[in-house]
Amino acid sequence: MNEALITQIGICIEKGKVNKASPYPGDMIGQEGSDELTRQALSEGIGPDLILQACNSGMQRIGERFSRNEVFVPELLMAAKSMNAVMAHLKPYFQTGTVKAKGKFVIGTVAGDLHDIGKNLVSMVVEGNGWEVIDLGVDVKTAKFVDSVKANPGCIVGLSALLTTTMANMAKTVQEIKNQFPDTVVIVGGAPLSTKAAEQMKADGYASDPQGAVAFLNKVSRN
Ligand code: B1M
Repeated sequence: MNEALITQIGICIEKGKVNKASPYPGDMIGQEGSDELTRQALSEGIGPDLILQACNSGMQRIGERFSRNEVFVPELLMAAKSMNAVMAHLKPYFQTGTVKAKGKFVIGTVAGDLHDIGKNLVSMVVEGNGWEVIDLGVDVKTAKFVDSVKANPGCIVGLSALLTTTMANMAKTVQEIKNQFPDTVVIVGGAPLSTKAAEQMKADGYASDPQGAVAFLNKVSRN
């Protein structure tokens, strides 16, 4: 196992190094970025799960530095760009494709929230597990979720939030979906969420990661 390579991918995420051509960050000019290193890792047979773990550690570190005011939003954006380069390589591994969809899963990041990396991962893994995924994107207003439920009877809804401040919008969305479509199953997730928070907002389920979301969907599936 090429541990050094895996570690370096995490460092590229933390430092926002996308590829060799990228001039950012200054102290990594000319070095390979997450793009090339992920391709290399996959060609060496390193599993996508290990690569993802390294990316999440890198994200965790940049997030902690952000909390300590050592870096700012531009650095977070570069970390996200670097992570997206990894995700482009990993996508095919999550989307194995199946003959018949198990059901429809409508997902989005709630109003006011622009974080989409975690939501995209959940989308990919759920899709790879045989569900038709309708991804509404980020900053999704309650009305858009409601319209999508109306247009896709029987769908299950997934809401993602990364900010403690947008959890209130999430609660509002859960409430409105339940008011208009009491039978619609709603699952919530994202870093500030918990089983308790999900219960308080009367969501049907909570998952801390994509695998948890799949397990929940398979449990409640009516097909
Ligand atoms: Co921001 N940000 N950010 N950010 N950002 C956090 C979330 C923060 C924790 C950083 C920190 O302070 N340490 C903090 C939130 C604090 C809080 O509310 N408690 C924060 C802040 C404050 C902000 C801004 C307000 C900063 C500012 O402007 N001053 C701003 C808000 C913008 C907005 O949304 N309105 C902001 C902006 C951004 C960027 C746009 C620059 C960028 C996002 C780019 C993008 O997503 N395209 C960004 C980033 C990159 C982060 C961190 C560093 C990384 C997030 C991430 O992608 N993680 C983050 C710190 C951190 O997480 N350590 C931080 C990797 C991803 C794979 O994990 O998203 O948790 P995650 O998803 C996981 C699980 O949560 C779960 O599965 C995923 C895979 O395991 N999951 C679900 C997610 N959704 C799910 C749904 C499910 C089930 C599971 O079912 C439906």
